[in-house]
Amino acid sequence: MAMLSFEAKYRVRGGTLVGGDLFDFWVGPFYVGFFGVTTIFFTFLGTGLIFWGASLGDTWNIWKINIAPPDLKYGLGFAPLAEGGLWQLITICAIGAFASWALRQVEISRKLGMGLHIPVAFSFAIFAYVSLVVIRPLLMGAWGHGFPYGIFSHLDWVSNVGYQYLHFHYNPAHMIAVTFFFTTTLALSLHGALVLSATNPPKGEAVKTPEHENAFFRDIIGYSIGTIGIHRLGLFLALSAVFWSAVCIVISGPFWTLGWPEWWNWWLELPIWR
Ligand code: 07D
Ligand code: 07D
Ligand code: U10
Repeated sequence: MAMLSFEAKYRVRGGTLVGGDLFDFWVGPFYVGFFGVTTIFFTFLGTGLIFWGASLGDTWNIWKINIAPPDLKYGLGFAPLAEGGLWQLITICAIGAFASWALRQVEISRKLGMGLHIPVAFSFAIFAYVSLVVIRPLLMGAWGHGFPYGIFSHLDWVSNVGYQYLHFHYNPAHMIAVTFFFTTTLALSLHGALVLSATNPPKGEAVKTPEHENAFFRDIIGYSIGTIGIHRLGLFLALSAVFWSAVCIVISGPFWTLGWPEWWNWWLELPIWR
């Protein structure tokens, strides 16, 4: 990273949201800041609680460790630590760490005089997580609707919740989310391939310009979205994927309790068929 001369210019004080100059320094390559300290605090505390929870379980197998949310009987109250209370504290630490990380991104962006696109984007991931462990459980009346913390146990949760609605693929918001995820990978592969094909020519050949890139897509599909446009589109596609994911799970239960295939009955019930 031959960036040290540049870093000397921007590694100056300012741009912090809180704390003024207090934590306005770097440790090695890492910017610290107030939110670096809160990130470290929540991460250490949360990881410690995960170890505590794991020690109460019957395995140290990394794939099988499971820290479950409280039983549904505890509703929206606090549960004893060994019966889901640890899950509740870990959830608070996770949200604290993710939010701190986003705010650290804000401070670094401000220092660099850049836009806030990165923290805005990360906020969508946080929103998806919060929709799973806070918004949906709140709407359904029990923390027990959150997903368990464990590598395989969280997969079991996804599968079980999917089958509770008979066939989750029929969830229309899930369809939109899946389509956005697929489109995101298509867009990134097109973009990665296009940039490499234009800027990484064989030895001795000239690097091509954005004009070449535009011409390629005009020749093949009649339209080029342009060099900034593809990045705007990529961000839109990826954020839409996560947004519709959050929608698809928040409506499952709070707003639709039957199997998802039944939702499509509205089509059969249209008056035009009568
Ligand atoms: C590549 C960036 C690096 C991040 C990595 C993840 C941990 C967890 C914790 C031992 C793309 C680090 C993992 C810190 C260790 C303990 C207690 C990001 C990259 C490498 N999942 N999920 C995985 C999380 C949910 C689902 C893998 C987190 C929902 C399915 C990893 C969350 C649903 C599959 C993981 C979360 C769901 C996975 C790879 C939070 C719907 C897989 C992740 C906080 C979204 C895949 C064994 C990855 C797998 C997988 C982490 C939530 C579904 C363990 C941290 C409840 C179907 N998930 N997941 O590469 O192999 O992400 O599972 O919300 O098939 Mg999951
Ligand atoms: C929640 C992750 C947030 C992460 C954060 C950061 C750390 C730090 C540290 C590395 C949202 C964490 C960071 C911990 C790590 C270091 C150092 C991302 C989150 C904040 N599905 N499905 C989705 C598909 C089926 C079901 C979403 C496909 C079945 C349920 C997506 C298929 C059934 C839920 C998706 C398929 C079913 C979902 C997930 C195919 C099961 C959800 C992406 C091809 C029988 C979940 C919000 C996501 C959701 C979800 C895709 C099949 C059930 C659209 C492609 C039919 C119950 N599914 N699914 O949300 O919407 O990312 O969650 O079959 O809850 Mg599905
Ligand atoms: C993109 C791009 C582009 C580029 C790019 C990229 C997108 C064209 C110009 C970037 C892309 C890549 C590099 C490609 C690879 C990336 C991925 C595949 C994405 C996934 C990434 C990973 C898996 C890596 C994850 C790594 C992480 C998150 C780093 C982990 C870091 C830490 C653990 C340290 C974080 C630092 C913090 C929080 C603050 C600083 C703190 C310290 C240094 C520690 C010391 C602490 C203190 C001083 C504070 C004291 C603490 C206190 C008081 C609390 C204590 C509490 C207790 C309980 C003990 O488009 O352009 O190219 O490159």
